This record gives sequence, C-alpha cells and structure tokens, in this order.
Amino acid sequence: MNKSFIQSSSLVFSVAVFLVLGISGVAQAAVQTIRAEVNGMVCAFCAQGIEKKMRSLTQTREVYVDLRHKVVAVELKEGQVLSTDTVRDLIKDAGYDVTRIEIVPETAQQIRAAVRGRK
Ligand SMILES: [Cu+2]
Repeated sequence: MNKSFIQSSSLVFSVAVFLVLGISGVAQAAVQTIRAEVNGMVCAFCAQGIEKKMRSLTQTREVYVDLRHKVVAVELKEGQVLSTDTVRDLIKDAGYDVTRIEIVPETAQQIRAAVRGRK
C-alpha cells in the first residue's frame, strides 16, 4: 500500500462516517413524540377517548395509548410544534391525571414496542 492510497481511503472513511452520523442526526431530529404517563384510565373507553382527542389535533401524526401501562404517546408531524403543557391540559380536562410528561425522539410505534416488551 502506498501513502496516497492510505490517505485517500482514510478520507473516504471520514466522509462515510460524516454521512452516516449526519443522516441519523437528521432522522432523530425529525421525530418528536410527547410521551405521558397517565393515571385514571380504567377501561378501554377511557383509552379510546384520550386517543380520539389526541388524534383530532392537527399536529398529530400517530397516537398510541396503552391502558395497562398507563402510557399515552402523541407523535408529531414533521416540523409541527405541540407543547407538553397543551397535552397535559387536554388529558387533565378529560378527567385524568398526568404523572409525567416529556418529549422523546422516538416514534409512537417504537414506544409501543418498548411498552409491550416491558410486560
Ligand atoms: Cu373508562
């Protein structure tokens, strides 16, 4: 191997690393989901009611509600903004108690998979 080959291959490697990091960075930034833990959902109608309410928001792309694990996940459309306070108030107004709420860089599907894996 001559010197210029080593230099050019390390350059190719650097560019590849840059592209991979860059692409995954963009993909992560694009996904925003408001994940809430909610007390007071006791039956399928409670869960359905919250799901319907969250789906009716224009910012919403996908919703996942898990009755057993008390999780509500509201995935936002790309570029849309929705505050945790707004979601908290909507859930509270419907008669439920939000014990924790945060914005996470996961899709509703990923949260669903994680919650179901928990048992
Ligand atoms: Cu109910």
